[in-house]
Amino acid sequence: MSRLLRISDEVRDALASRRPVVALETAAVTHGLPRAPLDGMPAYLADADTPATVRACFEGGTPAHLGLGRALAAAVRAEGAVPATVGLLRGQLVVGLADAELEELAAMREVHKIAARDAALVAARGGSGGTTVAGTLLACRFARLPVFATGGIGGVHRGHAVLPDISADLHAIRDTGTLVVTAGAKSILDLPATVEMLDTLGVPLVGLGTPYFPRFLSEGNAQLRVNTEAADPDDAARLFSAHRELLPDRGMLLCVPPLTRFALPAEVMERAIEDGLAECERVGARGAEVTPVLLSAVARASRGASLATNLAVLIHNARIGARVATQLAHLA
Ligand code: PSU
Ligand code: MN
Repeated sequence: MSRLLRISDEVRDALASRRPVVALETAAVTHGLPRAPLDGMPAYLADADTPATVRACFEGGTPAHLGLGRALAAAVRAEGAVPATVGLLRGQLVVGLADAELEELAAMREVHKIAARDAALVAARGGSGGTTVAGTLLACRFARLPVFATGGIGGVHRGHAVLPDISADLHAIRDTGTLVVTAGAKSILDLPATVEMLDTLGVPLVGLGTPYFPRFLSEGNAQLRVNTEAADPDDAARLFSAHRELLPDRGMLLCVPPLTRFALPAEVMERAIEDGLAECERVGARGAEVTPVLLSAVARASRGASLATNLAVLIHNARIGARVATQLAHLA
């Protein structure tokens, strides 16, 4: 075991006894959500189908970002799998943050956003941060975690022809043998360019019950298609199991559209994104700052609707990830 990497006992035991494990990111906790309690319970959380243990994470004035970190773990547990929340804590990349550790990370003000290349640089200085998709995949590679659930992956940003801002997530997905459960890529991106890039990299796109590439908070449409459709989580597990056999060191995307009744209309999203992009321009956001600035501007412009759907998507994907991981454990 490396000084820079720690796998919790719970995750280690689960892996050793072939129980299902789902990796979770923490950049959405440290850099994606408001650090204030939710203003009322969003429809998805209030829904009868949402486990009470998930809903409880946001009660009692808990700030939304910490609530989310806890809710993702609770959602995975509610499906009978073990959560492996990844984060960089005081110089160590931890796979399976305990609740108190998650709380500590969420409370930090000077906290980094950790993609794969940042992990070593920040760890060497004893720093802390939330891991992005790319950063979390680094941990998945070391711990050999087969399934990772997130909200929406990063991708090719709008305006890439002038300034090539392409998330490190894309190459990390190609280069790690982990199934990434995602609601497609964030619609703040150039989605046709993102899908083209995934195609160039040879990342298989599987749609869960949809032939379309979802647009994160909105459903997809005929303009962007996935490579194949999975009927349900069991079918997705079969596809990934075959993928792992032939392309063991490469990733696959399981694209899960937001549940129709909680999805945002694409027009509402588009207007909010225009405002968000204008804000990025105004504040001169660059590099890793772009995504957080855009996400919070979009939340403001949609008057909180995007935040509610973002939570729904993240939690729903964690539940789907757990179902796929459970089936994979049976197949193995
Ligand atoms: N999806 C969300 N909220 C987020 C992110 C994705 O719903 O905060 C984060 C993810 O961690 C993703 C990162 O990996 O944004 C992408 O950032 P960048 O574009 O700088 O690579
Ligand atoms: Mn970027």
